[in-house]
Amino acid sequence: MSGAVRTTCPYCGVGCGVLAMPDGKGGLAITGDPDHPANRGRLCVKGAALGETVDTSGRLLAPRIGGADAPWGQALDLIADRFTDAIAQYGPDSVAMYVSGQLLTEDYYVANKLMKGFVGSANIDTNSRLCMASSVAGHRRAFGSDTVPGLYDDLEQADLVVLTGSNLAWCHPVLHQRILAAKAARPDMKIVVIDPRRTATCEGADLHLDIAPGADAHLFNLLLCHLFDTEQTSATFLPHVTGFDAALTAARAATAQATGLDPADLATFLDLWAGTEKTVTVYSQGINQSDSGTDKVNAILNCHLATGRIGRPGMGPFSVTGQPNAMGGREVGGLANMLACHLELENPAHRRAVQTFWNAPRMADRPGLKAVDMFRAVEDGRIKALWIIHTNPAVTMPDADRVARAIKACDFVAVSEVWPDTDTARLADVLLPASAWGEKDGTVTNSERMISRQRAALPAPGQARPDWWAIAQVARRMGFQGFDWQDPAAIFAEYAALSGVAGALGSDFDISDLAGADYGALAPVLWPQGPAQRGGRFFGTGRFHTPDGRARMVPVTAALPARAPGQMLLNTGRIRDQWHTMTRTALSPRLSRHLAEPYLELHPDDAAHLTLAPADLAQVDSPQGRALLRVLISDRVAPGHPFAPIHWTGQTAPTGRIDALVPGLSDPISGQPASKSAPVTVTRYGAAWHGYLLTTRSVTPDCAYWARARLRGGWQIEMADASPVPDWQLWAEELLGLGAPSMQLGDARRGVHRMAFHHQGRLAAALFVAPGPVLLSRDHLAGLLGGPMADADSHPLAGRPPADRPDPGPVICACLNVGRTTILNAILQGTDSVEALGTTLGAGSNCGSCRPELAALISGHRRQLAAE
Ligand SMILES: Nc1nc2c(c(=O)[nH]1)N[C@H]1C(S)=C(S)[C@@H](COP(=O)(O)OP(=O)(O)OC[C@H]3O[C@@H](n4cnc5c(=O)[nH]c(N)nc54)[C@H](O)[C@@H]3O)O[C@H]1N2
Ligand SMILES: Nc1nc2c(c(=O)[nH]1)N[C@H]1C(S)=C(S)[C@@H](COP(=O)(O)OP(=O)(O)OC[C@H]3O[C@@H](n4cnc5c(=O)[nH]c(N)nc54)[C@H](O)[C@@H]3O)O[C@H]1N2
Ligand code: SF4
Ligand SMILES: [Mo]
Repeated sequence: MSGAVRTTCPYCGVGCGVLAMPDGKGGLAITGDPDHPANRGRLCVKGAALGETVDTSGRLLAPRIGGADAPWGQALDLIADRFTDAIAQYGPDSVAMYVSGQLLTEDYYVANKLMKGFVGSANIDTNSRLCMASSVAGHRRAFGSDTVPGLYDDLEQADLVVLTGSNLAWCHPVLHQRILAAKAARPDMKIVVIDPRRTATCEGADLHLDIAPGADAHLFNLLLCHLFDTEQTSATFLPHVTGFDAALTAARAATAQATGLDPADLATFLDLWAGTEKTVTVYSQGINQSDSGTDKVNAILNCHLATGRIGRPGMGPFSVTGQPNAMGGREVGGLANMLACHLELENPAHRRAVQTFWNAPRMADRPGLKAVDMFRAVEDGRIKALWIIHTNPAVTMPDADRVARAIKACDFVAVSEVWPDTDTARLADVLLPASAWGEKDGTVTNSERMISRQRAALPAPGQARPDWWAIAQVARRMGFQGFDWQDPAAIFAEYAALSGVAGALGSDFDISDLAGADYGALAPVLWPQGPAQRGGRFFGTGRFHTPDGRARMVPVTAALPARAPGQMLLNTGRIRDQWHTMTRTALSPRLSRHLAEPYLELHPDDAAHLTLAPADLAQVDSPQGRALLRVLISDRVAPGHPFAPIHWTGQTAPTGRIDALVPGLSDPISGQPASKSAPVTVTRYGAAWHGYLLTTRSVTPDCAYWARARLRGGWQIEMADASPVPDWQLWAEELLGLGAPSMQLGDARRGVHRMAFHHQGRLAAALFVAPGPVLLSRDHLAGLLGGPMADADSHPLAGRPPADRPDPGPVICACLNVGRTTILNAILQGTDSVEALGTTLGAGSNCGSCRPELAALISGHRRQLAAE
């Protein structure tokens, strides 16, 4: 695309290159960048739909103080004053910043410099604490630094790829596609998925180990014993490692029983791992988000160190980062216990070097508060002034209701956001309008340490300004020198120069040869940058960043999550087409079609025991809070271990906020919360009625349960409540403001009501109420919204298409809008491969994100045939 801006996707840590072509009307046409090494032109469905998320209507366009628009100068002065006052009165540790792995490196650098060098407190933590902290801590224990040894190429060159605690097919789709393509080219390559759930990632895997929740350290400890017992440890590498004996002794306590695995599957896995030199173990939140996450990371690293399978082509442990700049944040020292450029906060020589470089008046000399503790300090008044940037903690922190209350009660809270009404923004005293992706410039680092540029392709709307600018302005207004950059290029140059100082102190993060680079033209670049290492891996030679240069194996006592009798362990995570709190992805009707409502995926045995039927509402309670969730019954989850996605908020489904249920329990070493195993009880929610509303205007119903999703031309809202509504017409008229319904059907005695509302001859709303879950063809109805007055053929109140037009069913392929029923019909008629579905229906032929689900439908059909 000539004229397209070369930039990077703002979602996951794969870091795909994107070509963004402005359409001249404020929109962007998006394609994958064929020249970016991470994706070579591929994009997943979220990346492909980026153009649908850049609309600026509803954006925060000006600073707000106490809810009223205010000039930038006034808002910045207020933040500077409140921070300065708190520091003067209560000391530097009375202020805090809570930032994000979605910040650009330049934003991160400025925030870190302000807090750690000038405020003199390390009370700056990031949502990466909820995400990567256990990996960081595990790396530092084993390697002496937080260094990811491998490259994406290793995943393609491996003979065995083990994915544990990672739903790569949905969360790092392009990387998953790269692995599947490598396997297609080299069918001997093996893929093993370790996950208590049978996820989309299991499609295409050779083996799925449905491990008991939290039992990974048992599994990898058993592996370590097996490696020793079968003499598969590396005699040449072990001299570069300390702690083998202690690690092995601790590992002996692990039991096969704790893993819950079929003994034959377990044996297959142990033999496969032991016997395959080129093995990569990929891990993510199923490992990190645990109260023993750091130990789990080290249990994995121990096995790679014992076999010397690290830092060489096709092998190594691989922690995949979640957010687009999670890795950049680690490099820049965004966590409360790190300094910039892989330097250590607690090392006086490191502190001195950075202080000199920054010409900083007051260096923090001890770690600051980690996220969970930071919000506890907000709660009990130790933090007097808090600045939250590019994250939505009122939704995503564990014990979220408590965190929201703490933010609300804090003396002073500033929030930098792109929307005025996120759950966190609503609690702010000052709101600062940030430029969004597509409007700002900077760099991000992906999971394999590749630094790429994000470039602006659109003007920022209203008075929105980049986050770095706002932070630097506040720093200047607090009277600090060294914050007068004119653009992100200048910040990057300073940062690169600092990394040279770090390099001289022995840090592996030295990108100083980029200090003079042409920032505008900067092509994606892997570090390390040394001539011998350019684009290289780490640790293959057996040199580590510990004082004696040797890696450390760590003795790991394998633990299991606790639960009381009658409790279930709630597993939480992501869905394919939404990003976190959905503030961007929910703008795209295409992305809202895949899974439009919060849900609880529950095993059939649990459902039977709780008398829950499909599409009922479940009430989920924990000591922290409550949620109401639609029940999805499936044997993809294990009994006692339901799953719920994390994406819904006060704006989209107030009772679907999953972190309201999660305890603020975290790993003692990394401080990372245990977000994958919340002890909960599940009961049936006794709804008196269920409703489904289609509307061209976004409305908020007054009922116990509602969930709102965008459609083309409007919204759909699922609803329910335990108290009956005496007069449905009145209820609907008050909610919609459209006057009397133009059509009505129903049977009040049976509790069934259907109403359509037209405005200027077009269908403006339709309401369906029933005593149980509303059964309708939702995709068909969605297509009628905004359409002309019904003819006999498409009467909206029929709720389903006429007999001659088959219902496509819920959308599986969001790009080409192909529904489940259409796909199943094609499979029934003999289409028996994902490729063939692509040829006949188009399904899966664009971004490929749905291909694992297509494969699951085909294999499900095969299983059914075999059973008949
Ligand atoms: N579509 C989409 N993609 C995303 C994101 C998004 O919001 N949406 N967010 C990005 C971010 S920030 C992150 S951190 C990554 C997260 O990427 P992932 O970590 O892959 O995603 P999750 O869904 O959080 O959890 C991964 C898996 O861990 C499993 N699991 C739970 N408990 C255990 C256990 O005890 N052992 C094992 N082995 N597995 C367990 C869960 O069943 C789940 O399938 O995704 C990134 N990509
Ligand atoms: N139970 C449970 N909880 C979890 C997890 C889990 O698996 N289970 N996962 C955890 C993980 S790994 C993560 S990473 C977190 C993610 O959680 P969050 O980071 O809290 O979620 P986001 O929705 O990504 O929040 C980003 C916010 O920044 C705003 N924003 C967008 N662009 C800009 C910009 O350019 N500048 C500014 N200033 N703001 C912007 C968005 O509108 C949005 O409100 O959730 C964590 N919470
Ligand atoms: S895999 Fe998808 S979400 Fe992740 S960077 Fe690539 S396009 Fe973006
Ligand atoms: Mo994350």
